Amino acid sequence: ELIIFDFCLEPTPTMNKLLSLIVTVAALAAPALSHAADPAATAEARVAAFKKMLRTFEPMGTVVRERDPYRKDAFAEQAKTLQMLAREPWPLFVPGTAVGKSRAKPEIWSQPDAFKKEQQGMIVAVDALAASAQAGDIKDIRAKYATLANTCKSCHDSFRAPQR
Ligand code: ASC
Repeated sequence: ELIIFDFCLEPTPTMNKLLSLIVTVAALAAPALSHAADPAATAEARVAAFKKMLRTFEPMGTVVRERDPYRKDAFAEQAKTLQMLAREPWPLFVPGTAVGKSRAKPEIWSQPDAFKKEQQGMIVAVDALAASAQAGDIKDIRAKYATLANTCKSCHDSFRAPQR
């Protein structure tokens, strides 16, 4: 007992390291665990992340199609926002979350390499659009926007189920 008390009052550097490791691992694991524990909330968050992305992507499309004037700085800012938003849905494809409004096909989880390739293609395309928007050549922007839209379609063709 004395030994135990001694141990409690005088944490050694090794114990402190161990404790901080445990806290770190728990903090990192918590979001993944909560998604696993609540598939409906995860699916909802994922659908919302795609919708948020569209709320930037669509007005950019209006400019690209010349329905709205092209303004370099505003467009570059939207592209930057899109770059950030484009990274949000992917960690939310947690196994067991094809529920509710989700149109996620089982192939997302049975063909993870092919699904990962689609994600990477999309990220490359959104980064290229942002770089182009920074440069400000509308003809190039138009091409990069089309390439990005094609990555949406490509992934949907393989991995998104028809509307239910
Ligand atoms: C969009 C949207 C998609 C893609 C795709 C492009 O605006 O919602 O899924 O572009 O239609 O082919």
